[in-house]
Amino acid sequence: MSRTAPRHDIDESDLEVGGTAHAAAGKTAVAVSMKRSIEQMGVVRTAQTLLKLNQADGFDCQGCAWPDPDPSHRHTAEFCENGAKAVTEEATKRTIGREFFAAHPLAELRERTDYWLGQQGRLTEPMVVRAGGTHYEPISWDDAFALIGGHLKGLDSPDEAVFYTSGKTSNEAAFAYQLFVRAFGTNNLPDCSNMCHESTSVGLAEVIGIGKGSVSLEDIHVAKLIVIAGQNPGTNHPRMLSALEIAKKNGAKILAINPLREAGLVRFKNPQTPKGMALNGTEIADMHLPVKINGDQALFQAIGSLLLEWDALDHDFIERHTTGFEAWAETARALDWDLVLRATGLSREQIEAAARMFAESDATTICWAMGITQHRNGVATVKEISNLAFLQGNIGKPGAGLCPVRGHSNVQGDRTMGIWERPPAHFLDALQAEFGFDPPREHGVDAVAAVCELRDRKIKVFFGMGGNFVSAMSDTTVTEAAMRNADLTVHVSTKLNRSHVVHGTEALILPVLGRSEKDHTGGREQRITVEDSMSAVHASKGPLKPASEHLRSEVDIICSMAQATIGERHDLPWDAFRSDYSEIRHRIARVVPGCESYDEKVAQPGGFVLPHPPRDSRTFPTKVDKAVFTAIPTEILEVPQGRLVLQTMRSHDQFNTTIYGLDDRYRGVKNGRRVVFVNPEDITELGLVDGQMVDLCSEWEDGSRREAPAFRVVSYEQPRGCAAAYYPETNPLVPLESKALGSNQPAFKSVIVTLRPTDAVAGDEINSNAGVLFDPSVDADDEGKHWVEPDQLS
Ligand SMILES: Nc1nc2c(c(=O)[nH]1)N[C@H]1C(S)=C(S)[C@@H](COP(=O)(O)OP(=O)(O)OC[C@H]3O[C@@H](n4cnc5c(=O)[nH]c(N)nc54)[C@H](O)[C@@H]3O)O[C@H]1N2
Ligand SMILES: Nc1nc2c(c(=O)[nH]1)N[C@H]1C(S)=C(S)[C@@H](COP(=O)(O)OP(=O)(O)OC[C@H]3O[C@@H](n4cnc5c(=O)[nH]c(N)nc54)[C@H](O)[C@@H]3O)O[C@H]1N2
Ligand code: SF4
Ligand SMILES: [Mo]
Repeated sequence: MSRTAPRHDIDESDLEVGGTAHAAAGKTAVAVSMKRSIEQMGVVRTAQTLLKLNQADGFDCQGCAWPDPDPSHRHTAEFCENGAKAVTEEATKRTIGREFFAAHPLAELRERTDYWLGQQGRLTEPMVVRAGGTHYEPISWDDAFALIGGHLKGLDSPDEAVFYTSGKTSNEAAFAYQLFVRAFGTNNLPDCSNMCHESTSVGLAEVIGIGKGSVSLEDIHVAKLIVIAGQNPGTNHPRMLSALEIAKKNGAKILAINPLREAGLVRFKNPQTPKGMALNGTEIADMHLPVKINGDQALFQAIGSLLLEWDALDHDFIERHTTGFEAWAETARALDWDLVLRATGLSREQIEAAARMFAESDATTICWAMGITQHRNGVATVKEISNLAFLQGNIGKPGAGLCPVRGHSNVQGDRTMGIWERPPAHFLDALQAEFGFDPPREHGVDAVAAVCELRDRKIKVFFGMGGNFVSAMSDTTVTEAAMRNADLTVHVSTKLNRSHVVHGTEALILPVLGRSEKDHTGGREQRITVEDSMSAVHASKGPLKPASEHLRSEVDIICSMAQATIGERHDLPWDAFRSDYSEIRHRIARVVPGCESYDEKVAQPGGFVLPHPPRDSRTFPTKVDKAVFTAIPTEILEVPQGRLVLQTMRSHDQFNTTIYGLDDRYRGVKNGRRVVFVNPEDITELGLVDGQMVDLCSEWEDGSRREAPAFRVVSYEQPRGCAAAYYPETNPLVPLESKALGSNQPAFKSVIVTLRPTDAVAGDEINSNAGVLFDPSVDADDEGKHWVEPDQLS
C-alpha cells in the first residue's frame, strides 16, 4: 500500500468551516484581488500590470482560457479576482536565487508543500543538481544547454526522451518546440491536455470532425438555454459569469448540472456594474440538477430519449447533416430508467423538467469542463452531449453549440501548433514540406504512458516546458518514483514547484520570462500569440521589467536547446526564430491549417478566429463527412457499500498545483485545505461526525490500496454517496490505471474511497488496518460504528 503523509508547512489549526456563499464575485472579490496584488507587487506595479491585463495592446491573462470580449467592448478592468491572483503570482517582487538554494538543501525542500515552494518567489537563474548532489547550484546557460544536449545525444533512441508541455506556453514557443522535438526524432509530446480535456478532444474529433468547441462569446450572449455541466465557473472561469449575465438579460435560461451547488452557478455580483457591487446581483441558474458524480452520461441519454419521445427534434438537421440516428434512437427507446435514476440520483420529474428546458429552446449551448472529462466514461459522455446537440440541430447556428471550456490560457493553442503525441498525418506532411525532413510518424507517449515508460526505464530524459508534472499527475507515489528513475529532468519554470525537488539523477531548472514581462530576445521587443477556448487568436506583450536579467524566453531556450542537441541538422532556422518571432509566425502560416497570413492577422487588435467547419458552415470533417450519432450503452459507476465516490477539484485559492492561499471562500473554508466534503447523512451513516479527522483510503481493482491521511470531514450538501476534496493533496489516491476509455485521461473525479477515523489506529498499524469498511449489516461496535475487514465482505 502506498501512503502519502501530509507535509507540515501549512498550519491547519486555525481551519474554519461554515457559511457557504450564495453569490460569486462582488465587493469581496475586488477587495481580495487588490489586497493580494498590492502585498506582492506594490501599488505602482499593481496598477501598471492590471491595467494592461486582457487589453488589446496589453498581455493575455495567465489564468484560464476564457475569451476576451471584442476590443470595442472591453472594460478598463477586464479581469477577474483569479486573473489578478494569477498575475500577482507571476509579477510578485519576491525572488529566489543561489543564496536561497544554498540555504535550503533538497532534503528540506522535499518536505515542503507546493504552496510553500511557490510562495518563495520567482526563479532568477539557471540551477543544477549534479549526481548525488544535496543542493541546487548555479550553472551558466551555456553549460545547461551543453548538459541537455549531451544527455539527448547520448540516448540510444530519441524515444528515450519525453517533452511535456503545460498550457501556458505561447504559440510561437509551442511551434518551435514541436519542430525541435520532431527534428530530434520523436513524437513524445504529452501535455496537460492529456489530463484535462483529452476526453473532449477525442470525443468531438470522432463525432464532429474537430476536437474544439463550436461557439463564440456572442453565441453565449444570445443563447436561449445554456447548460453548464461539471464546471465551476465562479472559481475557474470567473469572467464567464459576465457573459452569463448578458445572456440572462437577453432572456436565456440556465441549467446547472453539478453535484455541488457552486456559488457562481447561483448568483453573480458583477464588480463592473454598480448594481453588482451594491445589490443582490443576477441570479444565474434557473434549475440546478444535483447529479451524482459520474451520472452525466445516463442523464444526457435520458434527456435525449425524452426529446425523441416528445418529437422535439430538428428533423431537417438530422436528415441533412448527421448519420447514425436510427441506431441511436433504438438505444434511446430501450433506455433503462431504473439504471438512469440509480446513476444520476435524480427523480424522473427532475429529468423531465430539464428535458423540457431543452425542448423549449431553439438555441442551446452546452458548456462543460472537468466534471465531465475526468471519468472512465468521459469520452462517452462527451459523445452523449453531442448527440443532444445534433437532435435539435444545436450546432452551427447563432446561440447554439458545443462549448468545452478549456483550462490553461493557451492549452488549445499549444495543440493547434502541434504539441500532440498523436499528430495527424496532414500536419506532419505540412511540416515535412516546409522544413524538408521526415518527421517521425509513430505516435508518442501521453502523460500516463510517460509515467509508465519512466518507471520502466524506457524513457531516460524528462523535459518539462512549464507545469508541475509530479503534482499534477495521478498516483503521486508512482509518478514520483518514475521521475526519480530518469537520468536527467529539466524544467523551464517561473516558480519553484515539487517537480523540481523530486528529480532524476541530474536536474536542471531553467528560469523563464512570464507573460507579464517585456521580452527583448534578439535585441528587439517581441510579442507572442495565444488562442483561447473559442479559437480566437491574438497577440500579447508584457509591460513589466523582468524579475531578473538572467531570465530567457521560452523561444530562446528552445532554440538554444535545439542548437546544442541537433546543431545544423536539417538546416533549421533557430537563429532567425530567436531574433524575430515573426519568422516563426511566417512558418506557422505555412504549416498550420487556418493560419494563412498569421503575422498580419494577429497584428490587428483582437486578432482573428480560426476556422471551425461545423460552426462556420455546418460541415463536419469526420470520416463520413457528417455529424455522427453514437449509440453507447449506459455506464454506471458502482460504488460498493461503505465507500464514497470522491471527486478531486480546485479551491477558490489555487491555480492547479499553484496554491495562492488557504481559503475556499465560496464553499466556506478558511485557513486550510485538508478537508473532505461529505453529505451530512453519509457522515452519520458512516459513524463519523462533522469536523472529525479521517484518512482517505482508495481501493483499486487489482487489490492495491492508496492512502492520504488526515482530512477534516466537512458536512456539505451533495448527493448521497458522493464526496469532494482538493487536488493535488488527493492525487496519491488516483491509480495510474484509472483513466478514461479512449482518451487515457486520468479519472480524477471518480475515486472510490473509504473514510477511516485518523485516530482509529495509531502510527504503523495503519498499514495492517487499511481498508476497514463500513457495513450496516454488521452489528455496531462500542462507538456505534459498523466496521468490517475487506476480506470479510462477500
Ligand atoms: N482560479 C482557477 N482557475 C482555473 C484553474 C484553477 O485551478 N484555478 N484551473 C484551470 C484549468 S487547467 C482547468 S482544466 C479549469 C477547470 O475548471 P473546472 O472543471 O470548473 O474545475 P474543477 O475544480 O475540477 O471543477 C469541476 C466541477 O465539476 C463538478 N463535478 C465533479 N464531478 C462531477 C460529475 O461527475 N458530474 C458533474 N456534472 N459535475 C461534476 C465539481 O463539483 C466542480 O464544480 O479551470 C481553469 N481555471
Ligand atoms: N486530482 C486532480 N489532478 C489534476 C486535475 C484535477 O482536477 N484533479 N486537473 C488536471 C488538469 S485539468 C491540469 S491542466 C493539470 C495541470 O498540470 P500542469 O499544467 O502541469 O500544472 P500547473 O500547476 O498548472 O503548473 C504550474 C507551474 O507552471 C510553471 N509556470 C507558470 N507560468 C509559467 C510560464 O509562463 N512559463 C513556464 N514555462 N512555466 C510556467 C510554474 O513553475 C508553476 O509551478 O493537472 C491535472 N491534475
Ligand atoms: S476569466 Fe480567466 S482569463 Fe479572464 S481574467 Fe479571469 S482568470 Fe484571467
Ligand atoms: Mo486543465
